[in-house]
Amino acid sequence: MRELLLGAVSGELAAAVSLAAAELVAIAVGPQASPVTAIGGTAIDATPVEVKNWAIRHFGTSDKLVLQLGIVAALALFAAVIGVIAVHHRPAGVAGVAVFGAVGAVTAVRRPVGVWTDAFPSLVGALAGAAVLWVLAGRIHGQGPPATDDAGSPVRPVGAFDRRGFLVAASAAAAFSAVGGTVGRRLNSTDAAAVASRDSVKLPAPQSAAGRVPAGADLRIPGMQPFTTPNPSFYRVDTALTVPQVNADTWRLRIHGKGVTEPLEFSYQDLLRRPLIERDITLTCVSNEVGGPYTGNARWIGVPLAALLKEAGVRPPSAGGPADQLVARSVDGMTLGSPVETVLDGRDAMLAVGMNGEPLPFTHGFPVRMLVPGLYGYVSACKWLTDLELTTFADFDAYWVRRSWSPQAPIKTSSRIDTPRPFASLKAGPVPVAGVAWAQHRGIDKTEVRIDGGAWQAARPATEDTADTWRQWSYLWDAKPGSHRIEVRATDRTGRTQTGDRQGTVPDGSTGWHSVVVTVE
Ligand SMILES: Nc1nc2c(c(=O)[nH]1)N[C@H]1C(S)=C(S)[C@@H](COP(=O)(O)O)O[C@H]1N2
Ligand SMILES: [Mo]
Repeated sequence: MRELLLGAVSGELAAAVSLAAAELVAIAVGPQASPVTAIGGTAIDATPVEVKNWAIRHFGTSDKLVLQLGIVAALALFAAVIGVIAVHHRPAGVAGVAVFGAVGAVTAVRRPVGVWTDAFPSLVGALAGAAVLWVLAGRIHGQGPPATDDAGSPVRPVGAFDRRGFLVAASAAAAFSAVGGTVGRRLNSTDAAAVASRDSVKLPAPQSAAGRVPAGADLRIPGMQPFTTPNPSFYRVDTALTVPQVNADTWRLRIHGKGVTEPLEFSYQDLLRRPLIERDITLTCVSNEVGGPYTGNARWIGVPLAALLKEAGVRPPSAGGPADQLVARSVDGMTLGSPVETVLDGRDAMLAVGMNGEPLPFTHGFPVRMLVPGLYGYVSACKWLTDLELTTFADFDAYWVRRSWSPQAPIKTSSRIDTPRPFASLKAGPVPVAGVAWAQHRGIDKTEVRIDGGAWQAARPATEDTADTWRQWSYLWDAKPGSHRIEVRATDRTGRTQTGDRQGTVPDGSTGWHSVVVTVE
């Protein structure tokens, strides 16, 4: 029993030392080479869509934390088993550690952005872990309290537990992993040069400013979200386990591919020197369930994308251009494909550098991200952008398309009730019902509300900002005692009314009316 416990403890300590050593080596090699990051990233990419959706639904933006905890729990379990094996057969235990090191190394090298040096953290980590396991297991068995041999020199009887030796080695391992792990993790999660490059950015005034948001666009009814979403509360959806921290001073953007007569390359300063536009654009995630939170509205500053593509010689397919897909690639190997025709149709597709008056936050794609009003994020809004390639939909499937999402995904006309909250208890009498509706680039024409499946009633629309932004609405309801269901639907300016048929988010966005059930006393 005691042996099992000591073996398990040895295994955990060996694992902790491995991870800490790997983090320390990753400081030199690059944060993407940390085995935790690499294995986590691979797990995210390999997760079936159903599970991914389930995770986004249940854990939201903390889905990655849950994944990391899962990986650590699995590792802890294996480490205990390897430790117990090592007590009985040290070479077998060490072989177990080596297998883990190999898995970490191969995974890191095979990441989309992997290079062969990314194997080092895992390999060094495995060596350190194996050494710790060897020493600790040796103290559990094999050596015991001091005795003397025939000649009077001290020896240890085989098979006894060297308590003191074990404690010393275990404490050293624990101390190393605590300090090394903390320092390594911290240094790997902040890149000082990237932070400095962001701090030094001064966004030029846009040549085409957005003007003030009309006062009537923001109803400010309690329980509603503000018209402009502050950066810290803007939803975040991406596959990055650690947020890429890109140094704007060394960042480059390439434009190349089919039909590009003039391949172009830009630095961050090159982009800032170009005429900039400022626009309010509402971004929505295809994973947003009916009534869900994955949509937000910000004031963006950016470089008009159509002008850049035209300089590169790109023509839309309707004018004979050979490329119908624009593939945006991020520094972390993500790919998103947008229709060239849409990007060039006159809407404010942009390479955004500013968000609500500041350089893009790292979490939202610093230094540069793409935005195409009217398209879901996964087919348009590449963060940490570094490469734009002109190709065709026939030739290339982007990341999410390979995972059963649709290659084309315009945002569906949708609406949401923000107040009252589901299952609220209300007092009888006038109750403000309010929320938001969106149909980016088509614009919201009207929003209607109905109670308990009755006739649809026109809601009062807030002033429209632009067709590319969401639009708030309100409805003053004369609430009578009882349990009631409130439903909402929107009609866009092409005259299409949101369908009541419920559809899940896969493959191209959810449909159905948002409904809220409340009790009135
Ligand atoms: N590099 C990168 N860009 C990305 C993603 C990603 O995973 N990686 N996710 C996309 C998706 S699915 C959406 S909805 C938007 C979300 O942008 P936000 O996190 O700034 O709200 O970013 C898009 N751009
Ligand atoms: Mo998304």
